[in-house]
Amino acid sequence: MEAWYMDESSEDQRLPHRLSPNQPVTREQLQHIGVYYWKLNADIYENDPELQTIREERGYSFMDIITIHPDKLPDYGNKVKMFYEEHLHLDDEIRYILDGSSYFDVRDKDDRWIRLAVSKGDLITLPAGIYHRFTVDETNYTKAMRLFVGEPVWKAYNRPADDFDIRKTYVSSLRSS
Ligand code: KMT
Repeated sequence: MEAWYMDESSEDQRLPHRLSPNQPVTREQLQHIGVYYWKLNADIYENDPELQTIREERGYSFMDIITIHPDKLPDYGNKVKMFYEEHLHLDDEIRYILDGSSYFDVRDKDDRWIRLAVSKGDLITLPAGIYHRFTVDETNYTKAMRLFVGEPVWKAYNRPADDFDIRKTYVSSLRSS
């Protein structure tokens, strides 16, 4: 997985939006804002002991698979628009990319956008309460496993959602990290 600070341009959201020169973001910087990732072998996701261990250790009991592609996802255009609205969830967002590629954008401590370029084999976790968004890239195709602790809650709260307890908890966790 590669991560970088985004430019401010309002061009097509599916473009990389790198700064020039590129400003990379390290694994350690991402850990400080609560973002973690692993690389797995997505060719064996149906029977992968490494994935099984992560799921058991972290309690990811639920999973489903979503394919984001104009021919596969009903109401594709609106969904892609909705995924790109800045929002937060009350729970961690855990995604394992099984095929294709796409971007998750997350806000850093200073409210700057960091773009996470994910592709086949990347498993990422975004913490509850972080402002983020998702977009397809120019390939318009990602297949992902959605993991969840217990019964999934997909509800998104668009920004501003600063009065939510989960947001306050997240912001105070930043101060101590
Ligand atoms: C969701 O909840 O459907 C999403 O987060 C969309 C992106 S999954 C690669």
